[in-house]
Amino acid sequence: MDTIFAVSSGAAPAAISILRISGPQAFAAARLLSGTLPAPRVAGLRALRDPATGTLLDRGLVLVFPGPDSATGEDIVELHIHGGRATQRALEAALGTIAGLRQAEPGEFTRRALEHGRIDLTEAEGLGDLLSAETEHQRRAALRLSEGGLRQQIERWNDRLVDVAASIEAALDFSDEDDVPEAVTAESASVLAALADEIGAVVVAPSVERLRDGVRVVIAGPPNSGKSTLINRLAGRDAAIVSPTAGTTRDRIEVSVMRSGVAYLLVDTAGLRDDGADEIERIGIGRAIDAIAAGDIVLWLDDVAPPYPSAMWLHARCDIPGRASLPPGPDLAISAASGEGISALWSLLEEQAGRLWVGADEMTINARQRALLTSAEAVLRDGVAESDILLRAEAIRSARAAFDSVTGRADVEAVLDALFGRFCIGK
Ligand SMILES: Nc1nc2c(ncn2[C@@H]2O[C@H](COP(=O)(O)OP(=O)(O)O)[C@@H](O)[C@H]2O)c(=O)[nH]1
Ligand SMILES: [Mg+2]
Repeated sequence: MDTIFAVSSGAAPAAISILRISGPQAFAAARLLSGTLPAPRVAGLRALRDPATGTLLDRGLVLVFPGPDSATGEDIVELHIHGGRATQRALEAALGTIAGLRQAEPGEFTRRALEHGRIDLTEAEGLGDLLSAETEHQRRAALRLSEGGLRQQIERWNDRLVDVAASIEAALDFSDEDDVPEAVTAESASVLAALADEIGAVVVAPSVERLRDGVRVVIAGPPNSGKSTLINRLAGRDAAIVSPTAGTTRDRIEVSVMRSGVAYLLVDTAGLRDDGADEIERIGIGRAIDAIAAGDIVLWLDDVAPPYPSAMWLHARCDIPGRASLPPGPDLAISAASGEGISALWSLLEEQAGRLWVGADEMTINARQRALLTSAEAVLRDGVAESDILLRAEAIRSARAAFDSVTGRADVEAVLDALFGRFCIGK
């Protein structure tokens, strides 16, 4: 196996750069530059010299982490050097001349950690999310995953399945297939049903993708109700065209906004109306209806109650004389023109978004994990319904296979390239 190296810290120039070397040659390569190595996990200041010419390249801290108890499971050396571009380049060039060493590919350090069993696939996915996290919610969810939140949950489920499988095996060893004690049959059914319920509860957890893309806030209502003006106000810029002509907004307009640690995706839509719309506007209305269905929060601007019971009903244009007071029905009076009610609207959005994501201990899962857990839940429910004990044992095997796919113990290759392609070099 090659020994790999890369700058693992942020873009130069910076005060300090960290060059990481991982693999069987890591210690020998570092010795060529630094002469001697410090004791494991103790920083030592060393002159770093070009191995061929002896020229001083930089002076920095050297740290060594012997495998297998290291981040990658291999011998690792960290060189903490000055963070200038030329310094980085000089050290990378020196390392590149050493036989058996090469530049790491994106995510290759993490990939090795996975291959050496230091982390599982869910933790690697969590790390990927952590690197791209921009909001506090994303950071928390990603950290939970990267710290093994899902892996531990799956291990606990798996242990219970192993117990049930063992009791079925034992019963089969001592009895005829048709003659398995009623207690084993009933006990295994109740454990599988309980597990299916628990998995079902995780399957409906917030999705990582939604967390990454933002809470979808869809602004809807009839034409000319002030939807585009409102999205511009919430976005703080002119994202949508505003005009007194009904049917101006024909397509969906999406704007990302960060606020108080939460990402929102604001969606402006074509006004809903039954008549008077040309073909293009009708397509826009179709898209508006799809957007409303996919929205986490729907803001409805109209003087008539929303046809969507969960929508937040807004009394718009409250700056206009005669519209200043909130009539019975709507949740809030706002004016996108004067800004009145906008901060109250944000508070309501934050409250609803908080309810969507909540929970310091709540898990988020991605689409891949959800698909596998959904199939595990389904086979366990089939297993409960199955009276043939052998087929029930088979359902347990299938569920465990799905768990293994989630954690990357099985069928891992297919997902790895996609996952690590998202990483940066040096991670
Ligand atoms: N006075 C006032 N006029 C508004 C307000 N919001 C929108 N309008 C006007 O109402 C018309 C329609 O607005 P627009 O945002 O395009 O509505 P949409 O068709 O629902 O997107 C435009 O002439 C806007 O200037 C508001 O809060 N106050
Ligand atoms: Mg509009």
